[in-house]
Amino acid sequence: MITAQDFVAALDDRGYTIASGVPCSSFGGPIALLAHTPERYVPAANEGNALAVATGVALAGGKPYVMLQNSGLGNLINPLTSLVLTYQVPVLVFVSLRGWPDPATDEPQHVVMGRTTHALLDTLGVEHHTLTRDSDTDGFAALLDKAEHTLESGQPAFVLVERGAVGGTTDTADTPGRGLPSGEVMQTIVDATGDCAVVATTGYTARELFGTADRPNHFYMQGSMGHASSIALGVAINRPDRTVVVLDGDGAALMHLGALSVIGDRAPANLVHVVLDNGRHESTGGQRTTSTATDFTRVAEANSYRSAARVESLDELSRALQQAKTTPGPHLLAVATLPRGSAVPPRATNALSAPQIAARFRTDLAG
Ligand SMILES: Cc1ncc(C[n+]2csc(CCOP(=O)(O)OP(=O)(O)O)c2C)c(N)n1
Repeated sequence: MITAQDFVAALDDRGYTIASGVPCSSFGGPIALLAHTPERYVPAANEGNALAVATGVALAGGKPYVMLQNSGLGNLINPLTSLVLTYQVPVLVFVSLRGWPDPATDEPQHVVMGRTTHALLDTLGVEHHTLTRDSDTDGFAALLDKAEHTLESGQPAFVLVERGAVGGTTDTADTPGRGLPSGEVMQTIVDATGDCAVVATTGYTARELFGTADRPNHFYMQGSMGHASSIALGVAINRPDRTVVVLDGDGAALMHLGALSVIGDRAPANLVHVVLDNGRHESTGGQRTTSTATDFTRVAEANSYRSAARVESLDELSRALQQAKTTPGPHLLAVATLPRGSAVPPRATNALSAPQIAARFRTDLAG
């Protein structure tokens, strides 16, 4: 393992100026260190966004690098193939390896990417090297030498990072958040949505919903970050008689913000979009999102949602949910929440398989 400090210092020494990315806990250490100099790290909405920002930096004479989890590789493949490879822009990309080397030791949503990440990059003709858990700083330097050789030829270079290959840090530039306690928010939502179909976004939100109450009308989405509201839209279209509530995160909503336009355009009367905004990617270690720059209620209004409101208390949340269920939507409720701290319940897939979650939900919707 190399330390987070060694990781950042090695890249600093080689003249890398700006990093961008979407967090994985594997890069929690480096991103936390970069947070001390915010102008040097661009927290991207999605991985393609990060690669495009890095491409712009490279075009403007800077030396960028990108950090992402392999679950986000799909988001990056379009700008990788049509931009970076086509225009021959040298960008250094670090990809953490979930579901690798043994997919069975990771969560189910990482299995396919874990076993195909190397092969996918091979198919695309992209050079890649792997930083393993037993690599030290010399090994990292040798690997960067090889990557830089590729970059000099105008090609991107990928470094695949095994879990545990880069250390974390307790040194963060984080500031305390403001909002409602997330456990109480989730209890309020559970109390109000027993008769609804509920779709919960990936990470801690789905875990917290599962931990608060496990019901067949819950779809715990693990993976497919940013797509919970689109799943909910599909459900709402097909079951107009049922209220569909989607529990989104700020990072997840920002990842595919265009989904709000699609919802506004289709305007399902039975859709309630709840954005739990803690200002962080808490599930991957609390790295900041750009949600302070975004007012979700105004975004929803601008995208033709029927109503949008910020909720400031648990009572207000309870009332707003009841009202949303009985008046035509789509509605958006933005709830500022506090980071959960350490008490996060286990994943639904510890108790149920992913196909079981889907089958139960399907049966509930058919009822
Ligand atoms: C495409 C993709 N990129 C990155 C990840 C890793 N990841 C899992 S949860 C998460 C953070 C989600 O943040 P947010 O929606 O704000 O919810 P919070 O974790 O704060 O509850 C990230 C980045 C992922 N699962 N998928």
